[in-house]
Amino acid sequence: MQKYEYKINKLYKNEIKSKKTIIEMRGDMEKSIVFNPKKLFLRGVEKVELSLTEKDRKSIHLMKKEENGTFIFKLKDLNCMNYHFLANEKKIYPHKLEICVVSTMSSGKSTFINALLGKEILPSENEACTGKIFKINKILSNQEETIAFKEKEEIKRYYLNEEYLKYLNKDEISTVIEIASKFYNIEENITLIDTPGVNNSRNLEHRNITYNFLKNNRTKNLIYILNATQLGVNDDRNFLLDIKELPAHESLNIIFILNKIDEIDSEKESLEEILENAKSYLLKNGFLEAQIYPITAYNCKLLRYALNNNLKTRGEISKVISYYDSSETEEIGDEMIKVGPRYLCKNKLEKLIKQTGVPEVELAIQNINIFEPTFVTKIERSK
Ligand SMILES: Nc1nc2c(ncn2[C@@H]2O[C@H](COP(=O)(O)OP(=O)(O)O)[C@@H](O)[C@H]2O)c(=O)[nH]1
Ligand SMILES: [Mg+2]
Repeated sequence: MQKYEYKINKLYKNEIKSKKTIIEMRGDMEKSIVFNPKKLFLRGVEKVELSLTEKDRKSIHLMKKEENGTFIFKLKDLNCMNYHFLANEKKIYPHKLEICVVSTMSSGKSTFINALLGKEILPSENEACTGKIFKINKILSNQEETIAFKEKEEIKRYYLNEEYLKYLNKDEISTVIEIASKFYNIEENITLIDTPGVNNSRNLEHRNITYNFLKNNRTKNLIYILNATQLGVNDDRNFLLDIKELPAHESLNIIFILNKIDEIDSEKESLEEILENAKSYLLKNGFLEAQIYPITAYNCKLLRYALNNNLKTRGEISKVISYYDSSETEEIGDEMIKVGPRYLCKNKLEKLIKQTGVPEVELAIQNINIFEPTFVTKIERSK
């Protein structure tokens, strides 16, 4: 096994802004190579494709291979968003983007993840599932949606249908449950991990499961959900301190979400004020340049369910309708979606989804790695 050095200089934000960044990769890409730690084999790679930021999302830049087998690409006027390899015209992502979602209990983790999926997959406050870790792997559109876990050392896999929750009520299933599902609006090859909500006063075990998972998994990417209605409660403060003590805390990428902004009474407190509070709260606890995204996961979830015809109860239907009616957003276009007894303008529903703040987070998720030295420095080439 021969080892090849392989480099990409760090793509720090300021370097991208100064438009001087050069991505340089060395190594014989024609042979199969292994990227640590994901051990993804790439064969016959001829091109590397860069796709750009949202604005010019469609434009694609190819990195061509030089004669000596090196790929060199200069980022001139670009804000590189993400990239993948092209081998035999098939896209291969160099890594799977793994992101853990953490928060204190009932901040809306499951709701948020369901909003990203566009359907009700994660159980909300289901006794049987507390203390479980759900790993949700994104699948391609033509693959089956499944759920898998270990039961008495045996791996069980089921279709992710209406009935799947009943399997989870069994005793003796593993702590980690793997779900394979589509995502509503994420193109990257990602795995989202839903961890048990932390609540020290009631259940220290959850904190330990989550903390140990983050530690042992060497988690690098985190989504930390703050509850706007309970900013700065003790459990949250303690959990922030925990995060700061993770061995890998210096290289953590964290997206902070401020959820439940729909509950804020704007006459008492503006969104700007709440955001300022959240910022100074994080600052006080040692998180210096936190990016905070205000969202309403619940509204996003319901609106997306409405668009996908996944609304289940009459209560949900009437919530969507009254939200729709109370918004002054214009109705444009004549494409309609049936929601309960009504036909609602599709374009308006889509705009309302934008206003929930979740699509911004989806962009941030897909960008989470860009400021990092994404590739590991060593490649092993098998003979
Ligand atoms: N008003 C409002 N409620 C929310 C929002 N997100 C979640 N919730 C509610 O908060 C409760 C806890 O949500 P859940 O997703 O189970 O929280 P988890 O314990 O962090 O997974 C549920 O009743 C949700 O409906 C939100 O954006 N706005
Ligand atoms: Mg939950």
